[in-house]
Amino acid sequence: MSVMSNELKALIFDVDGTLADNERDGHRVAFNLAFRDAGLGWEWDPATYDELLKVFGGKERIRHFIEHQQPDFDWPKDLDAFIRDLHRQKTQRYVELLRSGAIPLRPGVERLLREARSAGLRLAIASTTTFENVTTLLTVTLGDESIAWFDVIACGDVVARKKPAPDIYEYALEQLGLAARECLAIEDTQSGLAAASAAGLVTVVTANGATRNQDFSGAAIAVDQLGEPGQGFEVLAGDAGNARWVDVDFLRRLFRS
Ligand code: XBP
Repeated sequence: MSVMSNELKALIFDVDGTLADNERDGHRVAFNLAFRDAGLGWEWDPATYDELLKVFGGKERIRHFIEHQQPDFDWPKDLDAFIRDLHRQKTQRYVELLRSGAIPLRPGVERLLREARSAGLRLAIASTTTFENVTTLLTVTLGDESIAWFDVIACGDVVARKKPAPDIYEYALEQLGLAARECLAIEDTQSGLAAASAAGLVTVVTANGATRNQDFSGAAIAVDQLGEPGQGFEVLAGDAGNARWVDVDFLRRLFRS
């Protein structure tokens, strides 16, 4: 191999929708519980929530909802503090849901993480959600030791602009001490793909039920799941060749092409 060629050194994973199918049955439920506890009378049904998912970040999503869909809402004096408190309650509810075991990892996630580690690839997270949410999901599904599998867990408010801005990916790269040309991102949405691409990353999309009809042009490949031996993926965009599930060899091939 030439010294100049780019070798794949790290995988950077998005979390929500990518590691787990946790938006509709996880985050949405937690938002509604927090709204109910606060006596607000708001209820986000799945269709409303799918639309609100265009706004990244829970606090940003609540603000957008108040500003665009609650014209009669009696605004508190300090709206920022109100949203912060409400979101804190939502995080608590979400973590409780995770701890109850209600949210499993998606097919192929655990396998790929383990294979990547065995192959000497470094792992990182670049997510909009909070650090507590990410670490709880990892420990509940993969055990306490899994936190140490990730060299970087970049989350939430450590950057000013959330996805689709590239900031969280740029931050993760900086923390890894690697260039974008040495890493590959795994995302589940068009906005996540935009964020990773804008940071210069080759990106694989593993879409889910809520995102599979989005435009994934620009992705190295878009599939409906990482898949497993015996549970192959469906290709949504791009050319998978002979691959039937996402493994390290397939990622290396995509990375080089
Ligand atoms: C997904 C999001 C998050 C979650 C809610 O982010 O947009 O906002 O829906 O999480 P990603 P918080 O795909 O980057 O993981 O309420 O903790 O913000």
